[in-house]
Amino acid sequence: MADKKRVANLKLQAAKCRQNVLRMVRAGGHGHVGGALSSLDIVTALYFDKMNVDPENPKMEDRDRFLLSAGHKCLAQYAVLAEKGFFDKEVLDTYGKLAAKIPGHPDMHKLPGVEANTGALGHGMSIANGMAMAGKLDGKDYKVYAITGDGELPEGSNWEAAVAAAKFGLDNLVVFVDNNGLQISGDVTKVMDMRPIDEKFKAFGWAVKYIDGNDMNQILDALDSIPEEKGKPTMILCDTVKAKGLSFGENKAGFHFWNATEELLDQAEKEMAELVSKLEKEKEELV
Ligand SMILES: Cc1ncc(C[n+]2csc(CCOP(=O)(O)OP(=O)(O)O)c2C)c(N)n1
Ligand SMILES: [Mg+2]
Repeated sequence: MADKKRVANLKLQAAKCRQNVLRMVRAGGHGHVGGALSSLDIVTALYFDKMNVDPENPKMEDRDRFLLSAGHKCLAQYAVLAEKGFFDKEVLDTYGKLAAKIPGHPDMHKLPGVEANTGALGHGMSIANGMAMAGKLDGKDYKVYAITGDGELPEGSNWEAAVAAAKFGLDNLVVFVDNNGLQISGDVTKVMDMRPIDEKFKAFGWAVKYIDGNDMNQILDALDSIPEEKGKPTMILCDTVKAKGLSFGENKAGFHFWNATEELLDQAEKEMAELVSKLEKEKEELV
């Protein structure tokens, strides 16, 4: 079990990052909030607890790498990069504007901290493989983390990457599956049923862990035990809630992409501000 203060701090950071997501929705009027909010706790734990990164030097040679394969979840990446100090928070207010540094899918040429352009689903795991293999060949000990979506897994290129990662023994590679049960057009199992995801990865030669991906304790425990098995890539299958933190949107396919109304956005901002104050108090009580 992770230390209480460590968990309390990360929960607070995640809530602040959710506020950043809402700030972008306020600016642009819309966004892919569903997958951003389901994966956000994982991205927060990576950047605020695990990854060796320097916001002042985003290209630092030995940095850990992060690939958001499901690039439409980018509001999570932008929110966390901003909170971590990779860029000025005022940039969040440009979401949805022409030529913004934070477009609808991440662009490595526009925003520091973005390792690759993603959004055409199915590519992140292959890019992550290449980075992990380069690390091995160069004798570096950085790790490569990638997030893929459950609705992204039917893309065949993922499975080419999965077999190659095992063949090359990439135990510096960690892939999270944001298993929120929904994709753009509804229930993932109705669109293309990929279950059992864990057994499939195991059969491909991966070490697999199964957690609640919105539970900071479980995320940290999984991250603390990487590599799960020496010589094997790790897959962390994360059960998550789509639109986690939007009281009126959780687990609803309609919140894959949210065209926000003033009224609901006001409500979400209020609820998130209350959560931040509650978590601030909880954190202070532990000091
Ligand atoms: C190659 C490709 N095909 C289709 C799409 C359109 N698309 C965008 S998001 C999405 C659903 C992805 O589902 P999932 O991975 O479960 O992510 P979540 O909706 O849960 O965030 C699809 C099909 C795309 N971006 N790229
Ligand atoms: Mg999904």
